[in-house]
Amino acid sequence: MSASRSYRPFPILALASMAILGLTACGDDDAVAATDGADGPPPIEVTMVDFDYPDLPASIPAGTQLTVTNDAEEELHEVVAFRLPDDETRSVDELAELPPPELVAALGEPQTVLLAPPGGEMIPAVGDGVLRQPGRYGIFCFIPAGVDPQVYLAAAAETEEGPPQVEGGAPHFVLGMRAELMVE
Ligand SMILES: [Cu+2]
Repeated sequence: MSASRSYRPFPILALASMAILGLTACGDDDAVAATDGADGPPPIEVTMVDFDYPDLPASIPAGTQLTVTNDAEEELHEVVAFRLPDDETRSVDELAELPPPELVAALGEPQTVLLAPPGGEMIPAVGDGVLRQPGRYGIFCFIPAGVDPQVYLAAAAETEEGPPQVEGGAPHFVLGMRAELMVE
């Protein structure tokens, strides 16, 4: 039984597997082209390492598109962005301490999910990376520590709903891979 399973609150995997199977061919280019017009704010490339987003700014303009690059040696990483409710007063660090069911309830559905294997292409699994709605966002990586990226992505491709059946360690956000982001 994987401790990470219950953390995944959303059925992203059908979409993830579409990307993996190439059904969103040219997905990266399309995603970049899908920003809210040429007048929008410039995209922001989010670097992902073990276990942090070292260059993620504290705030970005509404309509900014996030892209991800994975600078880790071995670990798969992701940006899962949740627009936190206006009446949510707890910090992302406080939310990360919650038991999984309470965390899931607090976060709701993600605005976007962007994955990338080490040195590999971005996989936009949910949304297009654009954070349109102003507010406070929680950024989380739910990938279990120590999982082979190809094993995880292959399992995700075969899973029609819910998390892939992959054994692993703690979700990366528990290890520090989480952040708070203001969209203004
Ligand atoms: Cu990660």
